Amino acid sequence: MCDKHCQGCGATLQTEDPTRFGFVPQHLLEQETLLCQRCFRINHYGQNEIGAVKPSDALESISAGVEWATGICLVVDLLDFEAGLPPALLGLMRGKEVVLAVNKADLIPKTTPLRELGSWVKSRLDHYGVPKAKFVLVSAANGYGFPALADLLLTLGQNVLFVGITNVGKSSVLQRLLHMRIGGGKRAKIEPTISPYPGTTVNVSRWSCPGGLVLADSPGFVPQGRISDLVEPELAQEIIPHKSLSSHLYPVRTGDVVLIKSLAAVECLSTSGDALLIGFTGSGVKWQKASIQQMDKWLQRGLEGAPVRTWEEHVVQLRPREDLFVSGLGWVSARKSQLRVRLHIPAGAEFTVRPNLIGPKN
Ligand SMILES: Nc1nc2c(ncn2[C@@H]2O[C@H](COP(=O)(O)OP(=O)(O)OP(=O)(O)O)[C@@H](O)[C@H]2O)c(=O)[nH]1
Ligand SMILES: [Mg+2]
Repeated sequence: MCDKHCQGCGATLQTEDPTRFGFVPQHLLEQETLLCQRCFRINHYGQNEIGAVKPSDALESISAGVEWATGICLVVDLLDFEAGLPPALLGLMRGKEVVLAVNKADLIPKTTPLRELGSWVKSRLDHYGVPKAKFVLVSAANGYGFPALADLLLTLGQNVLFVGITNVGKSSVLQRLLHMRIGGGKRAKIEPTISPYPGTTVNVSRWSCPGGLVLADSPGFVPQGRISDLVEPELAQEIIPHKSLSSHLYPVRTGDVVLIKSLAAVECLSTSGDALLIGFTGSGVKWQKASIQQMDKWLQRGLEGAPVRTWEEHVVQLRPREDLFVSGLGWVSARKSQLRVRLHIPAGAEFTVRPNLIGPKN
């Protein structure tokens, strides 16, 4: 162990064990800015052999980072919004000035103008008890909203920490800011490490910017009940939307089932007329309309690739233009008529009913 840190993921550097975080070969240790072997392999080969940081270690680093910070940029994934505001994480930040960066706005279909989503985000923040939070919709992928985000961050004092649950794009948001005037523009080759696997950033990693401003990355907080955390990393890769969101439209009547293969089922118990369900998930997720018999067989086969082998059932009332959102998976949105549905999800997965995110609002 030494007192140097990997600039990409924040891990303390060490030269003894390549299977642990922060490994660098001895002969590289004298360089001024260093990247650990894991970050090097993530960047060059897309491989993350060591896996994710432990949730308890991540929590310890976040707490220390929050203490250091004069202000916090809470990064939330717009497509997994409700998972991004766990009370335990919000509690950690109490008393600090917070700005929300609602990221991955590029994944919203063009038919839903982003300017319409401001009031949706506001109403969700009211619902979750953070009514006064300043927020901005952004996309680290295409730069949308970044000038406004940079202006807001300048109100947070000199030490700004990026916080959020795993995989929401904290390191990506920071990386883009470092290339802007606020971050000092073009810099040396080493950047915050980004990967599609949750749990990439290991410890707080600080970046000095013009005017004494320090922007710092932090490891992701691991929330409860996100389906993408309950399955193997390969399946999680297919579930998490990367480049686009896929949608599936199903006319449904009583007795119809919509299957989200291996992951969830929505069984229509009754409708008040001709109803439509529109499903939204990452494009790697397979959807299918089915009968109750098919669903029963499928539920008995269990969850491929999932450590959880048991299902839970919940009866839910959905009004037109409401989404039934399943954390870490996606949502079905009701149209035309009211529905009573039975939702089958892996035990431990969380769900909620909310006003629709995509499409015309009430
Ligand atoms: N489509 C899209 N993908 C994004 C965006 N921002 C980040 N991503 C992707 O989301 C994944 C996670 O990004 P990271 O920046 O590593 O996320 P993080 O929050 O730092 O993750 P941890 O360090 O694991 O907590 C990567 O595959 C990114 O390319 C965005 O604005 N749009
Ligand atoms: Mg990160």
